[in-house]
Amino acid sequence: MNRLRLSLAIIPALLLSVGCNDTNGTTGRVELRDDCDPATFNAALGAGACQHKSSVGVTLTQFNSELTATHAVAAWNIQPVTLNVTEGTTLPVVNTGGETHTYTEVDEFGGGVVPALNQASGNTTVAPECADQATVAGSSVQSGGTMQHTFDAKGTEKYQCCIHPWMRQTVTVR
Ligand SMILES: [Cu+2]
Repeated sequence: MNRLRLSLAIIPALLLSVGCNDTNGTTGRVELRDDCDPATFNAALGAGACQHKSSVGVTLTQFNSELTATHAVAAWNIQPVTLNVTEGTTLPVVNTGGETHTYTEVDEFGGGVVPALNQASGNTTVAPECADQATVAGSSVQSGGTMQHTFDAKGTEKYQCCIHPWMRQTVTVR
């Protein structure tokens, strides 16, 4: 009896917590996105660097010129850019891009593991979390992959990709 009453009480609580999450337009998940062109990326970076099937996308030349001009490449981003969740919420982090990305919590946004991308994006101070190999490995998501992430501390949290340091998200956990 107690168990039944408990499970009946949990269901509305779960519905309420999902309903209250403001994910700013996405449906309860975080997406790591890019638009890499496999032909040019794989030719320069190695087979499998960009796992998109379509040959349409941002070529490596376009990527480099946009990065040089704006210190970012818009199609490489974390969605939503800002996120509001309740403490204890677990969301899937889905890599819908063709490249590997990381979803790494940092105290302050900073550079990552690729010096050339840090330089070109103006992030010459490396985030300490991105300098830690175990942290980077533990927060990496391959193309097509999903990682579950629990927001377990109240406050404002910053997340970034340690490969493409302009890929950033600010999360308010309440
Ligand atoms: Cu990335």
